[in-house]
Amino acid sequence: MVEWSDAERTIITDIFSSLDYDDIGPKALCRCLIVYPWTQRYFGGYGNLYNASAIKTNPLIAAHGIKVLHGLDRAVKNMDDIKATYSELSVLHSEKLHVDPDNFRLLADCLSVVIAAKMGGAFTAEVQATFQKFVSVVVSALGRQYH
Ligand code: HNI
Repeated sequence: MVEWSDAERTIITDIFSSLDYDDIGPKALCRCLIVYPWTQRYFGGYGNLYNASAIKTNPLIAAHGIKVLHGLDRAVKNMDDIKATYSELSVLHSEKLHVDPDNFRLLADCLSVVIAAKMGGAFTAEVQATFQKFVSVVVSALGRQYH
């Protein structure tokens, strides 16, 4: 069971309450697809992913980035039981989508980079440590049904 201090809860809620989902979601997913091109294989039905500019202007990718970020919302609202919150989503990614669970970490890292760029100096080491803890719990919960 993961323990969260009041300070950590505040940091996570503050980050997500000030987040522009429509901006950050697409940027994080695009970054993942560009930096780690093998992650594109799961989006074969999304049309043109030929190069970085095609990925960044692909409306289906943008919409999916927003959807993924809203998926994280559920973890923010259920910080004390992220594992159970994601059990169905983990089964979906494992059994139906066959997404290699290593990729969860890659997307989480891209999300950290995008949020850090947005927050600038406010993304202190303390904030980063807490955000890292949060995404690690999410990544572990999403990978849970793979074992
Ligand atoms: Ni993911 C569908 C959340 C990582 C590939 N994904 C979803 C949905 C949510 C979601 C929510 C929609 C489910 C539904 O329709 O019921 N995905 C998340 C979260 C993370 C994540 C919170 C990690 C932070 N997904 C990834 C990664 C990949 C990925 C790393 C591949 C590289 N996800 C998919 C694909 C779909 C998907 C593919 C289905 C898309 C579609 O068009 O149906």
